[in-house]
Amino acid sequence: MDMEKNYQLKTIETHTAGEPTRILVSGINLFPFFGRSVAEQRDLFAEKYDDIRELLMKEPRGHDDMFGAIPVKTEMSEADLGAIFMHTTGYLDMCGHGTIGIVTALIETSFLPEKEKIKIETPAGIVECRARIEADKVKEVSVKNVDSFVIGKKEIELEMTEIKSDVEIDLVYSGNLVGLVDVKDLGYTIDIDELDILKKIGIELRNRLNEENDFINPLTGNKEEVSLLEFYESREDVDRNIVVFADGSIDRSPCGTGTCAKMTLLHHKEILDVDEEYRYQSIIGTEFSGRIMDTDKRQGTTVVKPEITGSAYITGRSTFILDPEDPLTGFSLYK
Ligand code: PYC
Repeated sequence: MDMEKNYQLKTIETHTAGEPTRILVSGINLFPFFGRSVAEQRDLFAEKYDDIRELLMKEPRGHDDMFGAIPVKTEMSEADLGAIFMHTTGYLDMCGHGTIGIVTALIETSFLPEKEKIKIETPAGIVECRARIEADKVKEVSVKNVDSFVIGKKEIELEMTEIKSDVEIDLVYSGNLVGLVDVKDLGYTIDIDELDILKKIGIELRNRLNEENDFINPLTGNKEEVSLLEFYESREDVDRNIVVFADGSIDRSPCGTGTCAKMTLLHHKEILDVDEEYRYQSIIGTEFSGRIMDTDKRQGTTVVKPEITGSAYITGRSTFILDPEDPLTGFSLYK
């Protein structure tokens, strides 16, 4: 980090179903990035300001499960704003819980007008949000995600001290490329007691999938990497998941793009109909509800249009600084 710069990074702190979104609202000059797509702005931010991501996401100002977002300007006439999503080790193209957090925080602090429909350009494309507002409070936000589809299935032979097993992984694109594993195939359940082992297996599976495969998005031709590994448990009442990303961050929410991926997979398996409500629970028992709004065929691929609904809350406002004498600009105990 350029120690000469006297950063005053102002954030709005939120959580969506327990998962944090630290929203950077001022403190750096993003003006030179404007006039470009949000994906390009994200790449320029990563080139020039990656140290700011580290400063805000990692310890001592953040933690290993921190998540963040940066509202930016959009050039797309149909969109209201753009959003960049970041975590402790990098960036995501789309984030459901983060989108719910941004819409809630920006409306409640008057950065955005009390408008019912808000379109956000993300690096994955435009997502359409509907906010239910009562007495200046955003009660819930529904996010119509980008087109989602099943990519295929892979099998990985796990040879870990704790587990030796062939694991089947469904691959679904829902703004991020998600690997989905039925936790019962591993002999586990979605339970806080299994968190450490599932985290370890999740990182191993995600890394092996990316090392051993080249994934190409059939609709864009772009190379994709598996960024989320989602373990799920089908239950009589409400299905549950644990989503692992970055260097072992665990989503406290049911994961927006993870919920869209799961609904897309269930629709593909003819288990979930268009318009049928799907509830999904996180490791801490919080919920998103979702439904598939419609389906379509694009370039020979069946795509579904998933929507999720959840609530976010502002937890605080912060100003982060870097004392020029402070050597700790972002660390993790696990690296
Ligand atoms: O809600 O899509 C999501 C998400 C991705 C990573 C953490 N949350």
